[in-house]
Amino acid sequence: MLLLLIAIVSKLTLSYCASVDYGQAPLLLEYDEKSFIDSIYGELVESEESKKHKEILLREGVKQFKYPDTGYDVTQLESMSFQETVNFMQSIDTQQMMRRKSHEAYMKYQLKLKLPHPDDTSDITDDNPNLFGGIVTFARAPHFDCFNPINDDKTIDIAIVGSPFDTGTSFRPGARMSPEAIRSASRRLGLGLTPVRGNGPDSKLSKIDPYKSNFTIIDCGDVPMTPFDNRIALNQLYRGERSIHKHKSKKNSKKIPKIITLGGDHTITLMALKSAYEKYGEIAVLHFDSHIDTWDPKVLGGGISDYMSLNHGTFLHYAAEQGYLAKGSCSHVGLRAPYINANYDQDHDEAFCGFKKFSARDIDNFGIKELSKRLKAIVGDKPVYITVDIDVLDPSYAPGTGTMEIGGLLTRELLTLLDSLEGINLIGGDIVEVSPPYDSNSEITSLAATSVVDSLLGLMVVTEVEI
Ligand SMILES: [Mn+2]
Repeated sequence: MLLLLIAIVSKLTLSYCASVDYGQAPLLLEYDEKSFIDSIYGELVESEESKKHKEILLREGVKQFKYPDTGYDVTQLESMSFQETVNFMQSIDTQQMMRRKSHEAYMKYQLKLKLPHPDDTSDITDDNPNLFGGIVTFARAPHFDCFNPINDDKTIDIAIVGSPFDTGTSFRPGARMSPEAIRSASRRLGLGLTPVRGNGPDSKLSKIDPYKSNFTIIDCGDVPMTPFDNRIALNQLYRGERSIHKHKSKKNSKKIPKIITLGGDHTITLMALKSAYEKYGEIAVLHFDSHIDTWDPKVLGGGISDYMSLNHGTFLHYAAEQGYLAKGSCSHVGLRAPYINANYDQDHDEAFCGFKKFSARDIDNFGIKELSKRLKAIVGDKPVYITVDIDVLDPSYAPGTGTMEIGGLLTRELLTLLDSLEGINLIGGDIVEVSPPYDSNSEITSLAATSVVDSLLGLMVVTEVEI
């Protein structure tokens, strides 16, 4: 009987010890269930997993938890403003043990939480942005009126400018709403958050954050373009781009601002190219699009009047005609849309406009590495302008656009391809044909467009910074 009793007690002890190994018995005896550890996990959470975590915490540092030496007086917190308290907590959040101690103090403080004084706005000023508050600019970049000559002496390294224009479209409109949608989708950028960049550890892109690079990135807002006359609207955009180009840049080797334009339908690219051409001379254009957009106005638009001849499918014809393009150094990427007059369109594209062509399926045929190698060889060291029609993406990734074509690029393929162009002399770019009214309610097209802008920013900064 005695043996049986000993066996039962031993069994209980063993099973207890096996499940909870606290290391030091006295601490175990002193352990209070209402201790700090419970204040982390809460009394509501009593899962097997949370019990295990408690055991681990006890093993690691129960001594400190029971006899905390925090080094500061928790009551000090009561005299601080709310923002000072947050800063204080973050400042001592450097080591694991200090984190635990600060958390303990914070939990105690929380029990005594008082709302800030009604006149205390220290945590809601512009210096303390969150993801949703404040005025929306691209990636929270600062804004000033870039078109007003009184600001001409202000530095701009990279300008973001909106071009709300969609009366050059042939099918679904709505791109005039795009600059606002792209900015909205960029609210998670620029607060110390930056996407993973570059293709591998050898990439310089993988080491930079454009938003923390001391580049002066300014969101100039939208050029006010009249919705009633395309000729005047496009001229307004040209003068807007030109006035941005008048500013000085400190970071760019050419001392000229680089501009990223948020379209608008694709017609707007002609005005961005016109202003860039006046600063840099002939431009090598990399044109990401499912359509060629070099259509002869006689083929697309009819050529009956000048007004109808310039549209979102003919603007590259006009860029060539005006001499803005470095012929032979330009290329289409992602083509797959039907031609209108196949032989004529392709001859005109090559012979008159000077473009080379890569189809969407070339991604599968010879891959992104080979494609980027060829594109870099085509543009050489010329000033490059990248124009991205969001319809280069497959409609499953970008439904909110004017003229969808199936069989397009994945968003990842486009971003990989853009980053693989690291090292080109990118002086300007745009993202066009985003039509928010046709986007999904998840706004995936606007988000993809935002990512393109972010990639262009990376390419612009990476050639101008020392690492
Ligand atoms: Mn296009």
